[in-house]
Amino acid sequence: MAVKIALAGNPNCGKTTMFNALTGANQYVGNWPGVTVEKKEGKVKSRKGKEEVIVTDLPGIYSLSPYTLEEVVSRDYLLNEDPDVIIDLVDATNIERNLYLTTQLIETGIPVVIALNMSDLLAKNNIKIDVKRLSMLIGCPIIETSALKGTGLNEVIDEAVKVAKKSEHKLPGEIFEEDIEKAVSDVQGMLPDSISENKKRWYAVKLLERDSKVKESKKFPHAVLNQAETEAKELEKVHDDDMESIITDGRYNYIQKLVASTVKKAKGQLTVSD
Ligand code: BGO
Repeated sequence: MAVKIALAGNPNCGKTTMFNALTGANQYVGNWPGVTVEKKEGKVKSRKGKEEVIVTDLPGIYSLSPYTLEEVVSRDYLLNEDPDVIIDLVDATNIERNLYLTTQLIETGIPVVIALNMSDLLAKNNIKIDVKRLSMLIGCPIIETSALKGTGLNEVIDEAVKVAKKSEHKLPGEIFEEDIEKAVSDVQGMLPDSISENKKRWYAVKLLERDSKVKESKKFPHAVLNQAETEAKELEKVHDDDMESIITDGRYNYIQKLVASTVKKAKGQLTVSD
């Protein structure tokens, strides 16, 4: 059976360049169901003697929140169509911003392989990334690529296929402060078994965020919804902020720590965003 890969990433991270380099003329362009957002799919070329690989190009997005058509299309696809693996294109020259989406992609429970794209620009921009350490900390493989120069593309597909074929996958790990993680874990523990284990963290976080599209997407038991609301109110009181901002800040705090210990910019300083 063909391996199904979803290609995800921020706008301008090089997704179109990579999709074209991977699929060449083997592309089919249509629309996502019910909306006028373009959907591109294609067969990966140069796989002679190897398994068939179908890549679905998701719209360029910054987040999996429910506020734009592109975000909704992307998350509906990831949650309902069960691709085997996500290749997450991260612009290596803008890593902090790009990893915000990465934390959410990992949370979907679908295995993620990061393509650290624009890696050809790192030396020129005096940026050094400890890829091995970043991969270990974030919990998924990272392959350095340049979609423009065509480097790392076969490697990223081979890694994605390898990950897709594994019979067991790691569940998404904890990234928030202790009190938020406790709330996530409480809600997660009450979710029905009709939600697969790998997706429970995604649903727990979204219920805490009061994501109305997610709330309406399934018949959640009242007890779960009540628990999520009680925990959300408590966290809002303690953090003096609304739940969505608490989660957003939590993601950025986590990313800042990751970047501080793995990305080095000019003049030997460990830095986050300068
Ligand atoms: C222009 N390395 C480098 N150096 N550039 C890359 C790479 C890479 O790995 N990958 C992509 N680019 P899209 P989205 C451009 O178009 O694929 C470049 O939105 C220009 N155009 O060539 O479109 C790519 O699909 C004039 O650059 O991204 C493109 O994700 C001057 O990144 C841009 C300079 O790639 C966005 C660049 C008229």
